[in-house]
Amino acid sequence: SSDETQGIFKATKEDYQKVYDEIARLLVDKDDYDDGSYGPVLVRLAWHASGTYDAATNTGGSNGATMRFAPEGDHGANAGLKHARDFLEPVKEKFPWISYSDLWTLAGVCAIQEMQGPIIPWRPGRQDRDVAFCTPDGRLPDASKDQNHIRAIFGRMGFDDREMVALSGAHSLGRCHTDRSGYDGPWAFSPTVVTNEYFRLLLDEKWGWKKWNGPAQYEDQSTKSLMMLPTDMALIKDKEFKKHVERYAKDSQVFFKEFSDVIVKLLELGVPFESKPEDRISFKVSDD
Ligand code: DDH
Repeated sequence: SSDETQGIFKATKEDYQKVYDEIARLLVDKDDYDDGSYGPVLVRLAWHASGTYDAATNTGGSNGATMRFAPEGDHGANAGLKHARDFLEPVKEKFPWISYSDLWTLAGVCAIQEMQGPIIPWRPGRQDRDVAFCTPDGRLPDASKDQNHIRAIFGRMGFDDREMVALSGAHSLGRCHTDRSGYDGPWAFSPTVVTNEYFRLLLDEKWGWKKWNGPAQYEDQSTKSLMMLPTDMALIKDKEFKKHVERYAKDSQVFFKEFSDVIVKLLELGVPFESKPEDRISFKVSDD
């Protein structure tokens, strides 16, 4: 249509579902990566694109996709996320009308749902912005720190204690890489499935310092195959955080509900939507 050629193509819910389906297809197709899935690193891309938000100045957040540019892409916290951005490049080529900022957040939603997680209602409306909108380094959390740091970083985005713990449950997914963060290993035994395993392991395993030359991290004493970061362990050292760890460990449905709500909020931080919350799309999960 002439709308399309003029670049004012108005995508429908069905069009976004097609983008979802393409990402889901590629997740199955490209299974020769890490633990067999790009899912975890796609979730991390969506989170790091969004987690730069600063409520006080209303800067950062997923609107803009400024991680495409050198200053932000090169921030230490974003090491390795090029794998996720490159994975999505063919999707952007196939659906050039979608902004990178919508694509990256939609990919996080798709990854969570395709890894058997809860439905994450999502809406479009993000616009890519130029290099001038890159956020300063230091807005994302530092794993070597404690509960005060967690509260400072996530409080700046506008999250409360309960939401901070719910968000942390994403560490049921994926792993640390020595050539990215310097840390090593997965948090859970099933790193490509969304579960409440992270919370159960935090409470049930005996954790001790890993003896190695790398950065200080914990390992489980029974199998020595799992890890926790100092910031993960802060969730059971802090009394207020621990209450929520216990709630989520006990009831996976409660975790799924609160995890979905907090991911919706995370991916929308600072986005000037024209649409309403009730316009969010619940994407259909692929049948296997
Ligand atoms: Fe995380 N995370 N994260 N994280 N994260 C790492 C990996 C993954 C922290 C540090 C690290 C969240 C919160 C925190 C995921 C999702 C989320 C790694 C390893 C470090 C380090 C990177 C590497 O070496 O490849 C810290 C600190 C915090 C904090 O809260 C204090 C949140 C909120 C999320 C989210 O998604 C909502 C995922 C997924 C991964 C696995 C990535 C992969 O490649 O696998």
